Amino acid sequence: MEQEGFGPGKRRRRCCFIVSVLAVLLLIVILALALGLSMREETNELEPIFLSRCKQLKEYDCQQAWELFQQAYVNRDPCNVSMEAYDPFITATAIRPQCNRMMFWSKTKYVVHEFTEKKNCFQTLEDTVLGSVLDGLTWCGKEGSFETFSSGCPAWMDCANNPVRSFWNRASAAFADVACGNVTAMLNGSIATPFDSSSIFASIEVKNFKSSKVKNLDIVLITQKNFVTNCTNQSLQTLKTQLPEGIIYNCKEVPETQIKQCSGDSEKACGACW
Ligand code: DVN
Repeated sequence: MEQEGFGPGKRRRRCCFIVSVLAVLLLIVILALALGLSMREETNELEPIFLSRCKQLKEYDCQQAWELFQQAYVNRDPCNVSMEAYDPFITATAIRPQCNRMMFWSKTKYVVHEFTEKKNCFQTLEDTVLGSVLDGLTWCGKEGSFETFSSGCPAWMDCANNPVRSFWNRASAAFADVACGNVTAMLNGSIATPFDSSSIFASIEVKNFKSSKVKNLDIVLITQKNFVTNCTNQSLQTLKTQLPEGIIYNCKEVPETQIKQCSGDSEKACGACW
């Protein structure tokens, strides 16, 4: 009968047990550190990006702009940040409109930006200081914290008054408010309602056009082979009725291939693209 106490077999088992416990504890510590690090990194990565993009533009006091920007959402419920919360920031970074070159869009983000980046004849909101500093980023705060978070934030559709959506709504209103001269808008001819009443273009921008500043609204309806809509589309007739009185409405169907070809042809002036 094996002697009570610690025979070699029992000692080995006990030793293996202790080593396994230590290994599990070490793993837990490593995971906790990694999580802590990642959380920390995700709580302060927006400010350096904001400041470096802003400083490249050499137009504003970027530190002041950052302070005003984060006041809109820091220490607030991320589903309770109104458009108006960004008013101080919007005022401090007033948009400098390029009359006759301003481009609006809806459901055509990639075609528009491929075109405006290659042809450099139009100014979209994303080309302004306001838009270029924040384009593609996400951010939010939370009650009881003075941190800016760049993850764990409400998605676009999670709640209407989230920090990112309210910012783009407010910035869009500001962009439309200063629109002037001949204004262009690229809409999507491959969908049944190119002028969607719930879109930012319809619900905010068209409503903020001023007939004292905007002369024309020229719609460029981007079409593909499987034409779905054209300029007689009902939603576009609605657009016409919603335009502030005095603004002349034009609409032209332009194949996406034509836009893309023109984008790539540096010899061709923008006006010849449609
Ligand atoms: O005139 C433009 C421009 O000035 C902009 O400020 O507003 C107008 C475009 O907004 P829109 O009319 O609502 O057009 P879209 O294409 O429906 O939406 C524009 C953008 O809002 C989308 O490109 C999304 O941005 P993202 O994340 O792809 O860079 C965003 N968006 C709209 N609906 C969304 C959404 N993002 C996520 N989920 C959704 N349901």
